[in-house]
Amino acid sequence: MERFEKLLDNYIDQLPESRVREAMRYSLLAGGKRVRPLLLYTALQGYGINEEKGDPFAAALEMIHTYSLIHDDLPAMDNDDLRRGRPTCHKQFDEATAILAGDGLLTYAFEVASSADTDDHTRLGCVNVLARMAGAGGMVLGQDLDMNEIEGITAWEDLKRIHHNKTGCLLSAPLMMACVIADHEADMEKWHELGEKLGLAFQVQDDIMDIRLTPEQFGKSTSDENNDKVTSVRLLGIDEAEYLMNRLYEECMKMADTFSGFDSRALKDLIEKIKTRTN
Ligand code: GRG
Repeated sequence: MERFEKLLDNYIDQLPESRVREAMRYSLLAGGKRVRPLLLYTALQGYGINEEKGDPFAAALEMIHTYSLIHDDLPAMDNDDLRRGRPTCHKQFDEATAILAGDGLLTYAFEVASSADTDDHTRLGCVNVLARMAGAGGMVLGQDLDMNEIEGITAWEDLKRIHHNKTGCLLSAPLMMACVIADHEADMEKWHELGEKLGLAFQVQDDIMDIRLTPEQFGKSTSDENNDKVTSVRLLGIDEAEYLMNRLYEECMKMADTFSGFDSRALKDLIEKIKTRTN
């Protein structure tokens, strides 16, 4: 993914020099796992499409993901000090700059995606997916539910709705974008569903790691358990959560085999890597 790191750096270089530009670069190039871009590149590979065609959309996804982390870490939200193994954006800079860096990354994502050197149908379709999955019917809704409704939740079925939106939507977006680029829109909703499943598995895994790893191993504050937050582990117990995570990943693997015109091997390898991640 060295090529992708350079691509992100080049996009940031194209902005005028400023404090906010450096805060954007600080958080964007802090060494995340790049799961969402990898999902896009791998799904394109499955459709037999050159990964470079996905570059602006992969960069846009990572910008939106990074903005969400910057804002989630702010004192008004999770109030975290550590992200991607480094001080959070507002700790390294200041709160106002961190808010602007998030705003800057969110809007720049749409500039980059809408300027992609491809046909109008692909550009518009991908921008639409990005907006739908990131916005108030997707990730932003998930964050809202997480902040305002999670307290009263006692059933896993209700917690699922939050995770589908907060985590799943931004994992669905790269799969849905690949399906737009490949002109296989008939499968769009099925890709959405696979992303949601993957998001649930990913989130349950995060909840398990939150109690098993130290902040240094995890690269971010392991705060949920200490904050008495409702998590899958709290609702189901650690053994049941682990069983559920494995089952969800298994279902994702099976589902990956069901798309027409799609070679699922690379995607299944990536899902296996996500399942065995250590941070
Ligand atoms: C502020 C609108 C808004 C949304 C915030 C991303 C998010 C929503 C909250 C962060 C907290 C959290 C546990 C979210 C679930 C998704 C998740 C596990 C994010 C971390 O993603 P990784 O592991 O991070 O892909 P890296 O750093 O590797 O990119």
